[in-house]
Parts: sequence; C-alpha cells; structure tokens
Amino acid sequence: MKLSGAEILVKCLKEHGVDTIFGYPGGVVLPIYDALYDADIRHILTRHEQGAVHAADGYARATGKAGVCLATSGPGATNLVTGLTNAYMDSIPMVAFTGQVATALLGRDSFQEADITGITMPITKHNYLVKDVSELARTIKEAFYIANTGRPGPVLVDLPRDVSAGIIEYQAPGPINLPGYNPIIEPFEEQVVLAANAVNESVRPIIYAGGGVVSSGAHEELLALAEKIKAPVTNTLMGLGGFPGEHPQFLGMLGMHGTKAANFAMCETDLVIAVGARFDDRVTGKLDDFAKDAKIIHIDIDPAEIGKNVGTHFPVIGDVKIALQRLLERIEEKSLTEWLAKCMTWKREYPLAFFNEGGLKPQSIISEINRLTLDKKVRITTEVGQHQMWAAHYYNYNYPRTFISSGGLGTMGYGFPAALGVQAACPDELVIDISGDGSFQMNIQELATAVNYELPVKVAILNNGYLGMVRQWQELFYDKRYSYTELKNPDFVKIAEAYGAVGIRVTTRDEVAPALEEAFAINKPVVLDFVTEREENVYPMVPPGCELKNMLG
Ligand SMILES: Cc1ncc(C[n+]2csc(CCOP(=O)(O)OP(=O)(O)O)c2C)c(N)n1
Repeated sequence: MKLSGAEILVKCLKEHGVDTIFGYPGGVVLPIYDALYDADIRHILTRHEQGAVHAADGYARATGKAGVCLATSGPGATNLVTGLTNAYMDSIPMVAFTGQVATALLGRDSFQEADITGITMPITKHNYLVKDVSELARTIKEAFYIANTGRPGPVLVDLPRDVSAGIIEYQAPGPINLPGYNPIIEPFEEQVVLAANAVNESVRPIIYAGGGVVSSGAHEELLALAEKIKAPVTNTLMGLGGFPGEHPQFLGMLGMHGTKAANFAMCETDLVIAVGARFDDRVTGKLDDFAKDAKIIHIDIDPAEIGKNVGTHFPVIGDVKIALQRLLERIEEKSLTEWLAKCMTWKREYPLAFFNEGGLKPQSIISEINRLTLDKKVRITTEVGQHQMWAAHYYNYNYPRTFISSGGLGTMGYGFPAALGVQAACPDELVIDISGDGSFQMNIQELATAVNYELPVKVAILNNGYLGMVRQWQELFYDKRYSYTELKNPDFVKIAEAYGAVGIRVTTRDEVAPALEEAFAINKPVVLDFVTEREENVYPMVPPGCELKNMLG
C-alpha cells in the first residue's frame, strides 16, 4: 500500500487510539492538514499554538492518555515551548508534531525555520527530527511509547515538509527496541523490605503524596496504605484528588501555601513516606530544616528523583501503584496512634478560614462552587496565582484527575485552554476554569475555540484588578509598593458576548449562587466575572526560604 508521510501519520494516530488533536496550520504542514481533511480524527483549531498545547495537556490529565498537538514550523513550533515545558515539569504524556522546512533547506535559515529539536531538547522527554519518510511510522510508535511509559512526559516529532509529502510503500513498524530506555516498573524486593521495616518501626509517619499517585492510578493503594497504618496524608498541588479531600486523615496541601496541620506534621514526623512526589522547593521550604528528625522513604518511578533535593534513606524505585501494592503486603496494621490524634487536633484548631465580611470574598466563591457541584461530575482547571491556591484550598477533590493545574512551571494562561482539552475529552462533565483577571487575558482568544467547537466550559474569573499573587508579595515583602501589578481590565462580559459566549457579572454575595446555577445550566461557554475584594491575601503562607512551621496568617 503506497502512502504519503501525512497519511502514515494519520494512520498511526488512529492505531494509537487518538481521537482528538489540537492544532494550528501553516505552509509546511499543509500535506498533513490535507490528510486530516477526510480523516476520522477530530481536529480542534485553537486560536494560538499555546492554546493547542495546553489543550492537549488538559486532555491528557483528564484521561491519562497522551495528548496530541500539531503546529507548523518556525513560530508555530516555538509557540509550543511554554506548553511543552509545562507538560515536562508536571510529567504529562504528550506527543507534539511540528512541521519543518524540507530536509534540503535545513540549516540554511530558510523561511520559518527554527531548530525546534534543539530548542526543546531540555523540555521534552525525547524528541525526533524525522529525515526520511520510511522512518516515520517507527518514530511515531516510539514517540507514544516513550511519552506513556516510565515517568510520562512530552515527546516532540519534527516533520520536514518532504517527509510528510513523500510517498512510500507502507510497512508496519516492528516491535519497539530502545536500548538504554528501560523504565523500572517492578520495584526491587530489597528496597520494599527496607521501606516496609521503616514503616513498621515508625511512630509518627506521614504520607506525602504527589502527582505520581494520580498518573499511575494509585489512589486506591494510597488510601489502603493510609488506613492500614493510620497515617495522616498531605498532598502536593499536583497530588490533589489522589487522596479523598474529605477523608478524616487528610491534612490538606503542604508547603508554601499549605495548611498549618500539614506543615506542623511535616516538622514533627519521624518518617516521611513520599509517594510520587519530588520535594519541590514550594513544598519543602528551607531545605536544611525540612522534616529534620525524619527518615525518608521515597517511592518514585524515576531514579533521577532520588536524592535530588533531599537525602533519601529508603528509595523504592518503580511504578507507584505496584510499589504501594508490594509495600502493603509487608507492612503491619497500626492501631489509632497518639500521633494521628495530634494531627487531627491541629486540623481542627487551624482550619483554613477567612472573614466573610465586606465585599465579595474569593474564598467564598470557591466554597460556593464546591457546595453547588457536590452531586455533579466536575473537573476544575486553574490558572496561576491566588485564585489557584484558593481553588486548591476551598474545593474538596475526592477523585483523581478532577483538579487540573500547572504545578511545576506555574503557567498563567494554562487553565482555560486546558479546560477546552478536558471538555473535549469529557463532553458530559462540568468543566470549570477558575481564573484570575490577569491569567485569563493570557489566552483569552481561546474563547473563539470554545464557541466554535461548542465546548461549554465555564470560566470563573476572580477579578481583583491586580496580578494578585504578585501584589500579595509586594504587600508583604516590598512595603506595599505595587509596582506594575494593577490591571485596567476590559469588560469581560462584553468580551464573552463578542466571541459568542455568555457573560455574567457578579458583584454581591447574594448573586453568587444564582449566577453559578445559571451558568451551570447553560450549555454554552460562560464567563463569570466575579468582582472581588481587591486586596485579599492567601494564607497560611511560609515566606520564601523559611522553615515550614514559620507561617504567616
Ligand atoms: C506566564 C506567567 N507570567 C508571569 C507569572 C508570574 N505570576 C505568578 S502569579 C501572577 C499573578 C496572577 O494574576 P491573576 O491571574 O490576576 O491571578 P490572582 O493572583 O489575582 O488570583 C503572576 C504575574 C506566571 N506565573 N506566569
């Protein structure tokens, strides 16, 4: 069977179960777009390549399947850079295809040539420049394999125009053979034994769970572990939903904007059981003081994570789900401990709280969203800033893959296009992007995509007229010198309407619930402009570089 490179690409995508791709065309990808014209794959045309890559990322986080995006050469490809870095930092499986100038023009500063494999080397798990159409099918097979296995991540495949236009006699690729790429899935028994002994001996254990729990589907094993040893559990931002938010043993998120209970517990524990988490500096605070008196078990699929930020006493390398299963077989059940009781007392004494007086409080809006969606299938995405932290604090994530947010890179402009990817993947669910007024304007053009493809996402803008999180730092550490953080915003309701979406403005407390109910009932994209108190702060807060127990608020 004779096929063009572009036809091979479409065939391979279908064979990998890809039903949706997000992209933006250009000259060198015209052969691919031509092949997509009659293909049985949904292509969503975003309004910016950054929108496409974040949408693919959202799709991946919601489904666990690799997200796929496509961009043209040069500026199209470089517009993917933020989204690829974002996916790389959060270990999200993705395959990004970029067009490239024809092989004969490579290296000549040709029109719209950018060395995207060079540019993305440090921000992809792996990347390829395909120089011959005969290598295409094998390359695509490898790309999906690498993106999905081991520690997941983004893989980029750069396709010169003559490769996608070239025609060959198609041959199905053989089995994958990648010497040097051997992710460890099954942990070594000796490591499990040592870790299990440490658990059995500990009297004040704490489970610190990250995004690896979500990506490996280990939430049931995590719950079983916590209940068997009666340990308190704290999550990273990426781990939210990996443990039920309403569980009595849950202490909430830890770190810079963690709860007092979680941070105090981390300071007094004798054993940190880190599960699929990477000891990010937003979590550890001052490294020298992090869990000073504790031994550390670190369960992770990526050996490079062991000892990267903190010394590990008991590494367990392998798939988190399998590692927890092995650990569960070897640990002894603990009865209710004084330690857990102490953690529960902290949780009761220092709940997340805010004064619900005066103007519209952002925290109360998230609490209201929580209350009104208890009985619904909901996915929350966020942008980056104060609203992201409030979304983490005041909504209870009881299921994995329901909280979708940019963790490692902290990318403003992520949440809205990600929400489009989530909605494309989950058409029957309620998808809400909790946004700031600054962040929403970073990819506001994707309102056109939402309307065009009838993706009925809801955007809840917590509009404080500031780049709020930066303003908070200026207030606390720069003597309230608000240097370039005030925003003069457009009328978000009119903007929504101009794009063909629905806009609702909310200025008083009484309007919050009815506005949310109205928005949830409309089967169209809705922008809710919540005009909030301008100078509300996110607390608790560990000032940068401080020990976790030194919290403001
Ligand atoms: C692309 C990008 N640029 C800059 C920043 C730095 N930054 C972090 S939070 C923030 C303010 C966010 O403001 P807004 O979206 O209005 O949310 P708020 O904090 O007010 O809730 C900024 C500028 C970032 N995280 N991402």
